[in-house]
Amino acid sequence: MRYQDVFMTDSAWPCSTSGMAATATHFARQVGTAVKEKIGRTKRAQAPWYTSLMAAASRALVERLPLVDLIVEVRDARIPLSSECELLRNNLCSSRQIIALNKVDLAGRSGSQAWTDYFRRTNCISCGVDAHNKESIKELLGLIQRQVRELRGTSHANYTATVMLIGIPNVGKSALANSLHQVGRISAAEKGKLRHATVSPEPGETKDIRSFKIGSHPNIFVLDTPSVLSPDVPDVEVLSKLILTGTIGDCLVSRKEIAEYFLAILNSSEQYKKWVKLSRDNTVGIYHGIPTGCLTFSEFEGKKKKQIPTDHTQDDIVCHVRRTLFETVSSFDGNISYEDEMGALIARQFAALQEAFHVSAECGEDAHVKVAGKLLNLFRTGRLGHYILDHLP
Ligand SMILES: Nc1nc2c(ncn2[C@@H]2O[C@H](COP(=O)(O)OP(=O)(O)O)[C@@H](O)[C@H]2O)c(=O)[nH]1
Ligand SMILES: [Mg+2]
Repeated sequence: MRYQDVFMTDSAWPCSTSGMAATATHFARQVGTAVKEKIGRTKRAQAPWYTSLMAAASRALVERLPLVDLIVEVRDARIPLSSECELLRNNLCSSRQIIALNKVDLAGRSGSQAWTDYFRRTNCISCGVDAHNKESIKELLGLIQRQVRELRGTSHANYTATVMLIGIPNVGKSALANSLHQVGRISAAEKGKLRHATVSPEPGETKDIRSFKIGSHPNIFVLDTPSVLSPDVPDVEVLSKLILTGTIGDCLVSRKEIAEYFLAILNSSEQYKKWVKLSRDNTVGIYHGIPTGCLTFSEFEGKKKKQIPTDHTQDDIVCHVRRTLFETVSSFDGNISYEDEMGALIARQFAALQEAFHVSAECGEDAHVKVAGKLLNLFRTGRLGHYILDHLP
């Protein structure tokens, strides 16, 4: 375990008071509204993500949907509802469809479990998955194999089945296709060349439908597909969540606004309290009413030295950022249920984070943009805790 993980515990977004949650919603709406306005000002008032390639892919997928044995709808576990694929909205949940909540490592396992339980209660087959974790992939592979066998209803295994991965951009379809291919191929003792789907943090990298073998007896092929997202996302809050999680590129709204939205979520959550032990002012066991446990900052530094960090500089920055966030929220004496006071706290955090990220004050206005980019990168790679942005119905 790397030392940066020591202070992480598994949790969803535990927004405790409705006032603070409402403030975060205000920042979400700001982002979503800014995106809508930007789209409205474009030449054809059309969503830039809905390219001709995506339109063609949507038609191709609709044609193929009835032909495959099983559909795996890949969603982002941080936004289990907002990442629903519109193409499948009218498909009633059936034994032909699995909802895979990918990126559970970013959402937290217990929170994701609550969501898979919810989908199961609505008669959908659902599972949480982490595309980078072999054990998790084995579980998904087992579920796919069981489902295919059940649907075919035969004890013979001399047939070929196809499974289609489908979903909005950046949810990890290609990463899942690669991992299923890798794990399935080994367990089936398949020979031959390993194929690779292109995986990228930039949305829209997969341009065509490609098939990957994931099992023998029966032969099962998984189809990696181009992402599809409706050209019209009417709900501004959904839009802001798609932007924050990286489904839609950052070019539609300033990174600073997206980062402000993230900070409003963090400040309204319990997450920052887990970083109390990193505080410099932490020698008496209590920090601003928050019990610190027994590990002080200096003890933490000592403990850290005994470990062998893999990426020293990056780990130091993450630690510094967490500490800065903890100290700024816990020492703030305003009421963050009010939008303007939350705004004041966020402005203070931007200034403090400049030092944590080693961004020179000489950068002027650019400094905030740089801080925002770095902060979003940490959030999107899970180094600032676990978050589920949708609320269970
Ligand atoms: N943390 C985490 N990142 C993932 C996971 N699956 C995919 N990713 C990352 O998400 C980004 C988009 O993945 P990709 O497979 O290209 O998404 P696609 O557009 O749905 O095909 C890439 O940076 C992947 O490395 C996961 O389970 N956990
Ligand atoms: Mg892809």
